[in-house]
Amino acid sequence: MKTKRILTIQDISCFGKCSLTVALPLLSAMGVETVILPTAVLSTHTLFKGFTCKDLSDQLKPITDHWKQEGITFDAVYTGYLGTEEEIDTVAGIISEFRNENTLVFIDPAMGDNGKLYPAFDVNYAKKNASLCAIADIAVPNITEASYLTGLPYRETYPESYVKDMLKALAALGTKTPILTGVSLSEKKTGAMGYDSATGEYFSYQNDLVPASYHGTGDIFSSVLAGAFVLGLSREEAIRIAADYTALTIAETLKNPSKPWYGVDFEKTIPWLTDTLRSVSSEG
Ligand code: PXL
Repeated sequence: MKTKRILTIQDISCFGKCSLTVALPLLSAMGVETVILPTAVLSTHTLFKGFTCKDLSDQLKPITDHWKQEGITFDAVYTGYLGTEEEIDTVAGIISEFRNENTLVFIDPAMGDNGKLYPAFDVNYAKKNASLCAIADIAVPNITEASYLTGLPYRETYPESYVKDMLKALAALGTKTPILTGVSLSEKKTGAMGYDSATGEYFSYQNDLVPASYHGTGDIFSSVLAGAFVLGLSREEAIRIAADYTALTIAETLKNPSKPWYGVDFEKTIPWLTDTLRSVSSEG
């Protein structure tokens, strides 16, 4: 099979294991040619105090214009953490430049967790992110992000109907297939649930909750999910592999005696990911 090519647009946090420093190694390990468009260079992610940030917004257009001249095309575009409202507009423009009927547009509206926006963002940024989700084939907010995107209340505990209502509200924004992450449908379980707005079907996967929370796990889940979709796995296989990989990586990180809070030990679990993909492709 021809190698698939994905463009991922997000920041580089030099230290901290999130955004591009997670997406690039994971997607490459999955066998997907990964083209990066760094939106900013930060010394660390924004949960460290005193981080530096050099915005690269003015570079995005010249870089992508050059790609156009070279005739470079993508099977998928995957966006993650973006710095500002203007940047979201620029990124939406880049997507429309490179999109054709076969391009998968995968949006992770990374902007918050645990009921709160990340320090760099406000409600206007959240509204702008909703306009990006509107053009997505697949968007993968967590419940915090979905509540900011849709205006529905954030809840820590909820019945399945709350998740379904949230998914329908995301679809009403324009997202073809919203997938909510960090969804717990019963005690000690967690996973994801999606909604195919074309067919009205829901799909979900739950695994055992690993009782720990680390920064960057959303980026791990999204990168593997985007990779699995661009490789052509079914949505059920894709969310299962992304959720299992994330849970395994959290469990592995829990064993680390130096207790890294800033990011997970995904390097250790890459062999599981490549083995699992090999077994899925030999079955299919
Ligand atoms: O993991 C999301 C993310 C990505 N990039 C930067 C961040 C965060 C979350 O805080 O600060 C710079």
